[in-house]
Amino acid sequence: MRKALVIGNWKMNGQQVLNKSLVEQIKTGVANELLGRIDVGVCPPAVYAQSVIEQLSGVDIVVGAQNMSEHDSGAFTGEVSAVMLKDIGCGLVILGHSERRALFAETNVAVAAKVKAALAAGLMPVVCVGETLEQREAGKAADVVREQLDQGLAGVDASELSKVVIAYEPVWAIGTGLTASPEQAQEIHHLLRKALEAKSAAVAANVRLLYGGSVNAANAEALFAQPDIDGGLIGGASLKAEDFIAICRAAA
Ligand code: G2H
Repeated sequence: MRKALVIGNWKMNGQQVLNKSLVEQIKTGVANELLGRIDVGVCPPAVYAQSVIEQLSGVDIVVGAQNMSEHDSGAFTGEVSAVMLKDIGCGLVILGHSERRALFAETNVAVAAKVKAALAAGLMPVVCVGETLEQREAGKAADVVREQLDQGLAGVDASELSKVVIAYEPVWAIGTGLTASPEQAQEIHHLLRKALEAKSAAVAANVRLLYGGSVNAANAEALFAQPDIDGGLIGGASLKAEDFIAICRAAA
């Protein structure tokens, strides 16, 4: 039985005072009632990760990053490494988000290098895949996500696979208010699980597959009810404590 996982991706939003209040509300909202039944994570901008970690001290909510370098250290101005994230207490990292791919030219090859660096440092990589509207309309959604999965996990062996989370985020549903229907999302999630079976059937059955793309308090339950959807990667709605808590409740 896979334990549901809900992760908030704050993107480049928030400041100290706002973060404190958001985290306090999430902490209270999910603490006793939900933690234990589901796993919860929040990914603030990297500069705020440490203060969020301190605020969540003793609470079983994982703090993560939204990106990282594939390198551990060195002359890479402006970058943050997996080792550093682990050092301050991060537990996960989002990799290959479509905004990284589209705005920062991140390739599947770069994603694969980051996945390996994250695993080596002991972080849980949350690897994002998803097709654009153009690709979906051309009937290429399945091929695109399968290629992103295969190439993004290149070199990751079956023993490491269980530490990886995959997030299916159709690009056309991100921040647009459009959501894949539960059936559309399930179709791709099923395909992803089948593709993972090629690496290891036993492990594939335990890998958590999250859906992301305009998940909100109203649509979460129907999405999470699908057999291969194990939770969500939540953008906009994770900035409103009430909505994020409602989404966590829908996953429990
Ligand atoms: C997809 C998602 C979070 P939103 O990017 O990763 O954002 O829920 O705002 O569509």
